[in-house]
Amino acid sequence: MPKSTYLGLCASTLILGLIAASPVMAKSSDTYVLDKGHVHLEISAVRDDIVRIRMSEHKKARDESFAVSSEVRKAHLTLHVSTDHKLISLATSSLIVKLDPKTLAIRITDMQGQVLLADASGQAVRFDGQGFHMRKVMPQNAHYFGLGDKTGPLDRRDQAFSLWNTDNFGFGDYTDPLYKSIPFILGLDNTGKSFGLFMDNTWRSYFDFGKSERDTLNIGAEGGDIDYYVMTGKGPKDIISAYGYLTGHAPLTPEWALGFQQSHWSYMTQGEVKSIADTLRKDHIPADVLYMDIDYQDHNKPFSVNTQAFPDLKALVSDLKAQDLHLVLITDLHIAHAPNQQYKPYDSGEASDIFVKNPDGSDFVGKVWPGDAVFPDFSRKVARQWWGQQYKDFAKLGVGGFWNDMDEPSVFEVATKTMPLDVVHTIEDDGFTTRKASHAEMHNVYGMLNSRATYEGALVNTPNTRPFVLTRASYAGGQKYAATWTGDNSSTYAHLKLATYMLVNLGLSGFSYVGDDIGGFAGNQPSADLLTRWIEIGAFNPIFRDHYQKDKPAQEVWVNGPDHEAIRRRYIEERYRLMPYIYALAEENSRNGLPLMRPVFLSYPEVVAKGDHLGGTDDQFMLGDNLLIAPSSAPESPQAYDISLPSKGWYDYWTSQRLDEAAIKETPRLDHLPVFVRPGAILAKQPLVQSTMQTPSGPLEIHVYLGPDCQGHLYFDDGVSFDYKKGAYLRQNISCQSNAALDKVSLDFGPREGQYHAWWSQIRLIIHGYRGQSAHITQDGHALTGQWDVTNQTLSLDLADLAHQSHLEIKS
Ligand code: MIG
Repeated sequence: MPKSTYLGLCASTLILGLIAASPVMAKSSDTYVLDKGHVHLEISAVRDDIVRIRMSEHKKARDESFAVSSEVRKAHLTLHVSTDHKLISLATSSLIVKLDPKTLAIRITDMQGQVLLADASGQAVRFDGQGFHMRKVMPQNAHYFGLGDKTGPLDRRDQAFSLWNTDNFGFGDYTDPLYKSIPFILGLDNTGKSFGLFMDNTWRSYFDFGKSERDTLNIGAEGGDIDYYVMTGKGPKDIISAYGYLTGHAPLTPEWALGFQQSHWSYMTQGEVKSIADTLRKDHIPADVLYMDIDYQDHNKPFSVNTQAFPDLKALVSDLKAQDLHLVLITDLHIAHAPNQQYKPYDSGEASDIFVKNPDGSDFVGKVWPGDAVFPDFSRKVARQWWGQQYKDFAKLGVGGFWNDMDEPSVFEVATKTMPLDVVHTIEDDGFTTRKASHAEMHNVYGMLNSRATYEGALVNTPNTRPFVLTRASYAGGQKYAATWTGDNSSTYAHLKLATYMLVNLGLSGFSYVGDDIGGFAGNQPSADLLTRWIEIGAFNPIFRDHYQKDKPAQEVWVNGPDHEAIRRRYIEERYRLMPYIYALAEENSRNGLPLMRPVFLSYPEVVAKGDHLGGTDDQFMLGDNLLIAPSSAPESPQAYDISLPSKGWYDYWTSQRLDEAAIKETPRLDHLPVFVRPGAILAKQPLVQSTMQTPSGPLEIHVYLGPDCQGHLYFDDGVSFDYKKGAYLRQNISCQSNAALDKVSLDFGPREGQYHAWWSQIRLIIHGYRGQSAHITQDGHALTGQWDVTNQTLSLDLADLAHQSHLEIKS
């Protein structure tokens, strides 16, 4: 047995004795510190399941982060230190860090000694004067996910990526880098073992998953110190929650942002925006949001309005509001360099001196949409506050949300597409030593800080309204401020398929509110079939926005004639019916960080053991734990394809049929996207509305799909304000049990929590999969009658709202 003790003076002495050449000291009782040669190493545990490893050369590194708050970064646990032959073990009660003090090689294991992440043999860490390189072992049975919106397959294995926020218009199937830098990966092997690795480094960095070196994960950055967290847990969900603990959760979205959104670069006039709204309503296409892209502005100057084309923005906002639509305005960060032209954003920004600088102290000027432009220094609190104030007028008009584009930042007419690396930013923020920082260090966080300024500004301008911000660029933790989309994709089947991989990986990287441009942004006009299929899949994505570029034929829902429009409408309508389920997922996400859109393996890690390509589920995704969406892996092909469900007994969402087999052959049909429901799911649905701003009329539907682990819950609130934080919400758990023959069911409605008033007075309970010959139903002992639909094997009952605990029984 290794001798063990808590780290303190005693442990230090012990270790000191062991490796006399390496002076050791305990900086505090809970951080293990070691200096060896030029290298300074610190190991701490921020939580039982999360260790933090920091290494730097020559000096003790600054403890600062744009992603992890100082509160969370603190070492919260005492490491249990022991020595075992030549290794030092630092343990929490969930994991052990084994350090070889001679080589500084690190191996992290679980309590059973199974390796989660280990340094590769040979030189595992190398500093090169500026940055560093690390090498870790990649077991052959492991798969890797995360890194945000990267192209390529879902599994990152055998790929290599750079993290450097880049405006990549019309990116290809493998283009890299793209708009966001999220240095977090989830590793999962075919025994179900998983770990997370978050490297908190904002410099240009890379992750190479065995591409340049077989079975070796190479990670490095051009600057900064080594600062990474490794997390463990029972399965991938635990890893994602641990990452959420580190970098924060997305705040609950306004519900309208989960509705259908229509956008275009650009609707050119007020009349055109109005006519899009009118067509949506006339054609009964449910929708919540219209966007205005850069052309509403005067000469592309942010925070200006072209009053020729948009003579009365105020009237437009209120017209749209009357149609239950929210308006989202683009507001790019590049402020026109327009001195002496009565352009207030420039004048006031210049007066407060908040733009980023050239090394000689002058404002950096780069060309973007307005021509010469200057760039707010979002790492300064004053600049963020100033930025927030720019929105005041729009906020007064009731503009619903704001769109931050180009914030990589994108700069035109230069090969690098961005600012020179020596442009000077200033960091003035809580938890930071005030200091200057080069663009090389700040580039990857610039977009996140832009969206943070927008979000925080909205909270100031409209304090009891949940902000909606959409950003293109971001960094780890950016989910706290904004939703995001995958940028300038193209109208191809390959990009329709790619969208699933990108959105799923973004969700695993903390960004739960994610979407792609439905129909494709760039390229040729999507074929009618492609747009239809894209809308079908998009209806089950978290953010659902049809958007397309300039000089492309129209791409709204109705453009390919009534037959296509009817199919598309049906899918959009289904999303609105499912809104209570989707919104409840959003609320859950605000508490646990689990994404709305998930890979199948998040709920069923065992699929990775089913051979290559994640058991064939790469192209499938789940919406929450209950719906599995299964598009073809060859979306343009008429060939039948195989769908493999996690188990027998799943339900076809559309027909309600209980499936005896887990393996299904699907013959593609244009009007059909296969969707399946977990046996044991309880889903809330509502009568059709044309906008989330409308109150549904009719009963709340509660669909029970008989099966094991049968449960669900209701969550409702006003969808727009923060009153839910003061108790104005409604929450209720529902559970059910059935026997193996599925002819005996009991259902329990828990107590209702919160003060939000239900919009329904009736509940329609629909039981799927009931196999009784007849149905004798009682509610709290009183007999009820239901309707038994033999073909669909559903039993429905209409009940007065169940605002209190209630017990139902159904038997033959
Ligand atoms: O240089 O604002 O990704 O969604 O329509 C192009 C115009 C700038 C890029 C965004 C796209 C948007 C477009 N923008």
